[in-house]
Amino acid sequence: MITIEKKKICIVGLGYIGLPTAAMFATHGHQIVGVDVNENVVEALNQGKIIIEEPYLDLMVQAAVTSGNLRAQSIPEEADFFIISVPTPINSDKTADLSYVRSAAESIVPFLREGNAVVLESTSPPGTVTDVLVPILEKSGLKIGEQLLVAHSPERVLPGRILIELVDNPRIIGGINAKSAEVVRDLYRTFVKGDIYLTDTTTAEMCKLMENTYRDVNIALANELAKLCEKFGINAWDVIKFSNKHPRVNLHQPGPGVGGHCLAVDPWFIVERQPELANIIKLSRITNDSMPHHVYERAKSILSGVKGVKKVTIFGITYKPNIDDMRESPIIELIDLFEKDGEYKVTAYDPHVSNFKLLEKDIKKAVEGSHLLILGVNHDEFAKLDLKAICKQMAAPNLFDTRNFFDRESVCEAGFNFYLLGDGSRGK
Ligand code: SAJ
Repeated sequence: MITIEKKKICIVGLGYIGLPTAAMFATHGHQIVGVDVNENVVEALNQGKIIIEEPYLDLMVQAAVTSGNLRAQSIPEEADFFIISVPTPINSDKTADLSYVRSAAESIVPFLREGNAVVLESTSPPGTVTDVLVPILEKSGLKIGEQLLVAHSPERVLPGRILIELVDNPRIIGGINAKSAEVVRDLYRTFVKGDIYLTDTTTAEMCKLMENTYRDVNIALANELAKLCEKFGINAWDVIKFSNKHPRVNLHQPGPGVGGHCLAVDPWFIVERQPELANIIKLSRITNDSMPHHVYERAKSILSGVKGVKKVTIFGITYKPNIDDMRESPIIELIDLFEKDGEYKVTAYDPHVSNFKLLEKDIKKAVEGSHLLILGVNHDEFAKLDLKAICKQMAAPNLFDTRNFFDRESVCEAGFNFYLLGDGSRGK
């Protein structure tokens, strides 16, 4: 049997990343003190409960708390390791708001002792560890890299699969020096089964940002292709399907825009630091941000013949399929565009969402008298829709698919006029 050396870890920030990480370390034998400014989070955790949604996290937290290895409080205390996993939201000028990182770092300074290590998990602009974190930690009087080790260990997990991906994904750990990287790697090794690669802190920061930027840029290319194909009178989805038969091509999927708190945010952290150089990255963000407006313009032209107020029904309003997360959802922006216009009445239907101002729980009522049904997000549930019955409820039989989810033939058979994002062929 392998025995692990039990460490005391203080984890500051018990959100989507900090809490699963805390539970993971605790169930692997370490002693964890979770710290959060939100009293509800602290109170819930001490009762073995959680206030976020993630498969199996509740069970793991309950087990960790019951074992005595996990407890929460509102201020840090002395420990061997300190992990900072607080949000790094985006400001309205598209720069990173590092105020949570700063205050978390300040809050641990009084508790730092020789031999400790501090790990930043939060996604941050390149240079944050060296230029923002280290100067704060120096206030402890400890010599950075010798008496106090510092590293960046960015999370890379996909919401909905956090507990699996925390364990299985490869990890990149950037140290302020080699010793910092190695000591922090040994800690994460307790539960990480994926490979762990060591580097410097700024490289690790840039890796995390580039992973999401890579995806964002590729989606922008697909979205530009969709707009081009609409003009060329061809179908972008066919172009993607056939082009991807090439062994070295992987065109992504166009859509109504890019949502979530990662792809729509992280590329800006690079642009912020080098606005003159990060041209492709910036243009991709702008391209993806233009998609809700593009969908709105197409909807307007589909409905140009309808007089008076037009009812638009939107199926799926989350930022991606089969989740309840609406953060940065492009569909919410699309809804805002319709609402500002004044000529449209919007109703939303989404089996994953329970709280939204325009939500209609009854599918029949949602489509009743509607002039256009827009598929915003391709939740699995929508594969089983009775399209014929839906079509009968509508005032005008228009269906606009922004995800290439429906089969044109069955939609037309059900009585709809079918419109597809990226398709200018009009069914040819
Ligand atoms: N999307 C498209 N076309 C595509 C793929 C996605 O329009 O071809 C859209 C989706 O509809 C969605 C958005 O992109 O609105 C983002 O979805 P996603 O599944 O690509 O990513 P996230 O934001 O849920 O999670 C990402 C992941 N990063 C990568 O896959 C590179 C995850 O591993 C990261 O941990 C996470 O960001 C994060 O926290 O950074």
